[in-house]
Amino acid sequence: MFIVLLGAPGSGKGTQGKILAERLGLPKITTGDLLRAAVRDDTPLGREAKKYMDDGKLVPDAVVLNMIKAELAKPEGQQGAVFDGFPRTAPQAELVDQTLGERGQRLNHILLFDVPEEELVRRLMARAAREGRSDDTPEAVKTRLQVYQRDTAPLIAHYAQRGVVRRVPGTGTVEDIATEIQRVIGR
Ligand code: B4P
Repeated sequence: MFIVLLGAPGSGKGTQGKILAERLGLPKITTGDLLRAAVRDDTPLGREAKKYMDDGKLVPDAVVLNMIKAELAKPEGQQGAVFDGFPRTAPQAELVDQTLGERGQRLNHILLFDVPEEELVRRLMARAAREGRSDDTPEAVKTRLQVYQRDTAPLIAHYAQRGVVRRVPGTGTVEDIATEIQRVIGR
């Protein structure tokens, strides 16, 4: 089973992805974590990515597509996985569709997290106070919300045509949302 977590920054993708992957026994591929690790390790990819991430912009597809390709090729994710934080653009969606298609597989569920914007901002500001992530500043958060609407939200229509989009109310307790996700995907 292949599941994509889609939603604005702060909508709970990382939080719910971790729980869901554990409950289903599936690996979770998280592009945000991979990029943050590359930044921490000061690799060429990380140095390039950091220029965009700190401003709240997407890392360009020219930089990210190869990373995603390499992740999809790993043996542990061949029979199913939770994709957290990607696809985020049309070319990324195309890469995922093509790679799974070549293996006779497809995306089974796109979980779309519905959270009002003021709640997103509140969560990210709370995380900024707690963890000090370099892209949780008010300016970067504003950019991330705009970039989500412009580049990522159009993917909803792309997947809705295939009937795989499942809306999940993203407000409430973490456990209630996790339970609702399991209900929605029938597991
Ligand atoms: P991500 O790491 O994906 O960051 P995000 O969208 O903010 O989501 P995240 O998973 O961290 O937060 P969550 O909603 O779980 O991306 C960061 C950057 O990396 C991007 O801006 C971009 O530059 C780059 N990037 C990543 N993937 C890319 C790609 N494919 N292409 C190009 N660039 C890419 O949670 C947020 C907070 O809410 C947490 O503190 C959590 O504790 C809290 N929360 C969660 N659920 C809650 C609930 N029910 N109630 C209250 N609080 C809750």
